Amino acid sequence: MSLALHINGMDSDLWQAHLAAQWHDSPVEIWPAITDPNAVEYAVTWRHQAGSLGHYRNLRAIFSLGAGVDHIFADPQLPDVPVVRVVDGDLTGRMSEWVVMHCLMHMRQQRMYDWQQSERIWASDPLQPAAQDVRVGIMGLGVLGQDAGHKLKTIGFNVAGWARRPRQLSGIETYAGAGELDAFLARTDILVCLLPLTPETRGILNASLFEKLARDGAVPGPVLLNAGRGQLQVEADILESLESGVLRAAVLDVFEQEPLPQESELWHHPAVTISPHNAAISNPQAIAAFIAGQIKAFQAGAPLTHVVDRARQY
Ligand code: NDP
Ligand code: OXD
Repeated sequence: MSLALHINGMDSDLWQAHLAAQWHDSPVEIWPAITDPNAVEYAVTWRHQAGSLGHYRNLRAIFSLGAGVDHIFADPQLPDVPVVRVVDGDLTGRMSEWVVMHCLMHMRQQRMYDWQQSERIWASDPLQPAAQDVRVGIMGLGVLGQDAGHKLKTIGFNVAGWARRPRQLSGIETYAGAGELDAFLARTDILVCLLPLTPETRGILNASLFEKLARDGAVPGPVLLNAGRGQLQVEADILESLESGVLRAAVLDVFEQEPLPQESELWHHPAVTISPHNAAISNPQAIAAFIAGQIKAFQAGAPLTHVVDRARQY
């Protein structure tokens, strides 16, 4: 048995070291330097080259190095074996920190006070809503959306969420499916997107959606936070909506093209806050232990967990 690493955009050597620390007898090799393709039973991937997993005739499972698996389903020649994604408390906690931080930053208008500081202006805006008066709406109520929602709720925010299927969550108002999207948007001041990228969600963050957000809230205008995937958003629409006032601000961790091209107007727009796709980075030690634990249990006869539904692609 061996593990093949197919990793682009992350440090393969680092991941090899962390994964190899979990096995003493089985090789952990970095593609394309695979000694014996027939010995490869598991592939660990991040943005792998399309078609490159097709050489392993004894492949038993594909592991994503992240929670998202859109990079795996982008391969039209994907082998028909289970695809496993990361579900890890360390990663989940990091995402909730990012969401809570930016909701607070916008509720408390910290970006404006940063600017005032740079100009040495001493002025307090009388508009200072309490968290309970700010309506946060989370698109995606999976592992990440639920955790962020509960943490926002603890601070006092008025939280609702939207998912594909109906569900009940304590303290969080829920909406489901295309039929309830407009009602969800109409009660949302700060929109947080934690959706996966699938054929159904691609481009969902667009001008017509932004126009449906609440404009009667306690914050000065709708704010968009996206840490799902860049292809969920139409960046031209974000810029246009910021210019026209349909959106007040946007906080983006993910982009249509990554790294964000130097010439993108998003870089210097005063109402845009950018982070380099690290809202919840994968901690190699925690993720390597997660993958190793799964493989060891599977080898011993237990089923894999967090296997992605191929039809839904998340
Ligand atoms: P989950 O699979 O646990 O949750 C996905 C949620 O999205 C579910 O609630 C699901 O609905 C909902 N959803 C999916 N498709 C639709 C749709 N068409 N309409 C409405 N709701 C939909 O994923 P996670 O919470 O673990 O992760 C979410 C995403 O976050 C990842 O796929 C990844 O892209 C991104 N991510 C980004 C990171 C970063 O650093 N920027 C780090 C980690 C992840 P239902 O519950 O009904 O199935
Ligand atoms: C992930 C990511 O999907 O980091 O985990 O984007």
